[in-house]
Amino acid sequence: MRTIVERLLNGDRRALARMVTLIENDAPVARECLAELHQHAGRAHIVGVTGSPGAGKSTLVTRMVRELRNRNKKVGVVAVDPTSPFSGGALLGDRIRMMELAGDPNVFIRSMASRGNLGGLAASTRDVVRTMDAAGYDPIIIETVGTGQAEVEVMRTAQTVIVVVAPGMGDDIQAIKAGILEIADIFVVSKMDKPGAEQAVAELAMLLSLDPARRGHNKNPWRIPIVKTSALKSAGIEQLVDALDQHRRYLTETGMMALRAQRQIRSELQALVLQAVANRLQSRISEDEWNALVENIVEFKRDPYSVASDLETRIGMNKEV
Ligand SMILES: Nc1nc2c(ncn2[C@@H]2O[C@H](COP(=O)(O)OP(=O)(O)O)[C@@H](O)[C@H]2O)c(=O)[nH]1
Ligand SMILES: [Mg+2]
Repeated sequence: MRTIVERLLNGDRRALARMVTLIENDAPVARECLAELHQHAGRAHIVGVTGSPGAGKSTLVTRMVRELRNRNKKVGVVAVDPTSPFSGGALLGDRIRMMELAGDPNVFIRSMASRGNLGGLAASTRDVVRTMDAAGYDPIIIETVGTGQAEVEVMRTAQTVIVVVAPGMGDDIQAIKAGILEIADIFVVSKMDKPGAEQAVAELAMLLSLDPARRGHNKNPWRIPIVKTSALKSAGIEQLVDALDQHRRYLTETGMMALRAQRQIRSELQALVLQAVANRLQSRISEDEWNALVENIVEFKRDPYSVASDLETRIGMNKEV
C-alpha cells in the first residue's frame, strides 16, 4: 500500500491508474491509501461539466484540456457514466475524441461507470478526484452523461459546475428549469455555428434574469455567465477557461470555497458512518430474523420503537445493561 501511494505522489501514472481501479472495486486497501493521500489533496480546482447527451460536452472538454495545456496546467479528466454498468463505460465516440489527448503525460483521463448503486458512483468519483488532486493534477474536470439526479449527485464533488446547452434541442431549457439551474455556475451554449444558437442564448439569458444571484454570497453574488462556444470554429474556449479562473477566485475570495468544503465533508462523513451502520445491520441480522420481527409488529405483538431499540443494541449502538 505504501508503495502505491508513494509512487503516485511521485507522478507514476501506472500507480495512479492502479489506485483508480482499487477505488472502483471498493477494495479495502483503497481506503487505507485514501487515508494516506488525503493530506496531499486540496489543491486542485474541481470542475464539473454536465448537460444532455449530445450537447457537446466531450468535445468541449477535449478543447478545454488543450487550452489548459497551453496554459501549462496538468489536467485530470474523469468521465462518469451513471447509466452504464460497465467499467470504462464512456461512449466510443468520447473515447476517440479524447484519444488525441492520451499521449500527453500531463493529461490523465479516466472513465468510470456505475456498479450498482449511484451513491457509490458519486463516492468513488469523489475519491478518484481526490487521488488525482493528490497526484498534482489541477484542474480536474468531471464530465457526466445526462442531467438526472445521479448526475447532480456526482456534480456535488465539483467546485465549479458548467452546464452545457446546445441550440435546437428544444426541451433543454425546460430541463434547466427542472433543477439543473441550481447547480450551474457557468452556462455554455455550444454549437454556436448552428442556426438558432443566438435564440438559445437569449432564452437562457432570460431565464437567468428571472432569478438572478441564486448562487453564492448574499452581498456579493456570482453572476452566472453564458459562454458561447463552437468547436467547429474553435471559438469561446479561452473565454470559458477564463470564466473558470474567475469563478475559482470568486469562491476563494468570498469564503464560499471553504464553506462548500465544510458542507461536503460533513455530508461525506455522515454518509460514511450511515453506510457502516447499514452494513453492520445487514451482517448481524438475518433475513429470517427481519421477517420474524416485521411479522411481530404487523400482528401488533410488538411495537416498532422497542424493536428498533433492540436492533440498535444488537449492532452495538446502545450500551447493553
Ligand atoms: N456543429 C457543431 N457540432 C458540434 C460542436 N460540438 C460538438 N458537436 C457535435 O455534437 C455531437 C455530440 O458531441 P459530444 O461532444 O459527443 O456530446 P456529449 O454527448 O455532450 O459529450 C458530435 O457529433 C459532435 O461532433 C460544435 O461546436 N458545433
Ligand atoms: Mg460525452
